[in-house]
Amino acid sequence: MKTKVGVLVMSYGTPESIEGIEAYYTHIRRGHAPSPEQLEELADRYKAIVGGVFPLRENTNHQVDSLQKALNENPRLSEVEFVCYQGLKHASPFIEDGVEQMAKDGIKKAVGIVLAPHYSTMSVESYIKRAQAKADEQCVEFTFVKSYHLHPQLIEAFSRRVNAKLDLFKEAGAERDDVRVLFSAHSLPEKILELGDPYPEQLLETSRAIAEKTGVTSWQFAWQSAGRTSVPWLGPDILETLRNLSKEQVENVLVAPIGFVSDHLEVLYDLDIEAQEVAKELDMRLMRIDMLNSDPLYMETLCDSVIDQLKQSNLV
Ligand code: FEC
Repeated sequence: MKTKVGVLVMSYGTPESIEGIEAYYTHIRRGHAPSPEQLEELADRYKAIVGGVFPLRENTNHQVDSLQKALNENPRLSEVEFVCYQGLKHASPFIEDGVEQMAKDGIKKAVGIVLAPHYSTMSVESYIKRAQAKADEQCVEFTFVKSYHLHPQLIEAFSRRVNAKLDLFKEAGAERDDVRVLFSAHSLPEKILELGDPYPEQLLETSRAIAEKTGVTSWQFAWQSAGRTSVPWLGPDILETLRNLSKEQVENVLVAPIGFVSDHLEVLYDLDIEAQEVAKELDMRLMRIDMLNSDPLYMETLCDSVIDQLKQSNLV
């Protein structure tokens, strides 16, 4: 009989409906309800995005199903039956629900992975801490993948997307070297720098690896989606970067949001609506690479990372 191993697939989470936005936002704000104005502003952003109101939910469901299939078809650990559980940071099923369900199903050993390639104390580590606390309570032995930002298949998947859009620029009359590639990721409060957080460096490593693979020489990095709080966030912000590029006479920009893996609000609103509006105002041609969603190369990345982690930790 095969040994059962649980895989906790963790992701940010999204509301289930427009009515659910308040509870979701309150959870993100650590229990502090948003003001009516803040709530309305967020609801308006969800209503404005193309591709369904909450595409992240469907995308995450699909990613989790695809990963389970890929893991069970992978010959590297054929003696194991992998069972994937979803654990969301800010929505149901929460991280703790996923761990509890594993314990109910009799799972004794598990591995956790976040659907975000780069490690930060404020992002990936916070998922891990919550999962570990629940696992200790439920007596499930856990190990965690912390990052996979340089996995060759991840770099290949992003590179193919960059090349595909550079070809579209060419069709529109702009040579590859005339296009500035702007790698981006979710900003975090600047205080992470004092803690020596590897997040900014890992993002630059991914950017460099993609630039090298695609032969792109004209690139830079910008932060996006900074929170609406009074503390300083990592910059330069992507909108300010677009304005500066326009001053440098850059007319063609390709955004590659490498800190994200799915179509969701931060991409479909912050880039496809907000950044596009700024580009239009600047008379700039702005395109974005397609998101990975359930790309088989991304599934291979996750699959390999999970199996490597299990082997390294001697859990199987
Ligand atoms: O499509 C959706 O419904 C959800 C899109 C979504 C993703 C996402 C990913 C990350 N966030 C990260 C950090 C922060 C920090 C704060 C923060 C706030 C928000 C708000 C919304 C939101 N985030 Fe998010 N994030 C998404 C959505 N995020 C909505 C609240 C309103 C706003 O500020 O826009 C500030 C609050 C706090 O201190 O927690 C910090 C990071 C990621 C990428 C890694 C990951 O996926 O975990 C980092 C997707």
